[in-house]
Amino acid sequence: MPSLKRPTIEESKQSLLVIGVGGAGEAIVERWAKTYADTGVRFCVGLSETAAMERAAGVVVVVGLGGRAGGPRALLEVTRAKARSVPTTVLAILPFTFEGRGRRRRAQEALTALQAADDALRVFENDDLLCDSDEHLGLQEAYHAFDGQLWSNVENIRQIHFSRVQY
Ligand SMILES: Nc1nc2c(ncn2[C@@H]2O[C@H](COP(=O)(O)OP(=O)(O)OP(=O)(O)O)[C@@H](O)[C@H]2O)c(=O)[nH]1
Ligand SMILES: [Mg+2]
Repeated sequence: MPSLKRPTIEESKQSLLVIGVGGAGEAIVERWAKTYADTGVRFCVGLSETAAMERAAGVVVVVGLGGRAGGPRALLEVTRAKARSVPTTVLAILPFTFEGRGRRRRAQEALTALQAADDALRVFENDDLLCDSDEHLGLQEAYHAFDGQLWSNVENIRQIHFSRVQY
């Protein structure tokens, strides 16, 4: 008989671990850690502590693809979380087209590897930043605006974990 005990909202909030990897992922998560410090979500950049991962009811890995570091590190975090049966979602950002074909290709390769490893992958296009903005935004301003949109995914994932029946 499954126990229908739900985690309290406090437990649920604290149980989500958000990990930023690579230059983009680390920058985004560092900004989030300041802006969303009081939400109860735990943040880390670079390699996460095994103990923190094991305590987490869910892991969110944030990565910008196209460089050399982020893709392999995201894959490593996913593999570690999966080995501990921690539900994992990757938020992967694809590089701007103007950054060149080489970067787009490397991003696509990293995405294919992540898709094979992860059951929950959400993909975002930096190019959409250019379409969505009415005015001309500087790159940093555009990134900051995107931080907020991306954060709504963390909120959404938290809701999913909160409503999950505990067996
Ligand atoms: N949305 C968003 N995208 C970013 C940000 N910083 C970088 N990017 C994008 O992320 C892509 C990957 O860049 P990095 O994360 O720096 O790459 P890396 O994995 O560290 O790899 P190397 O720099 O080659 O060591 C870039 O090509 C940009 O398109 C950011 O703050 N926000
Ligand atoms: Mg980098």
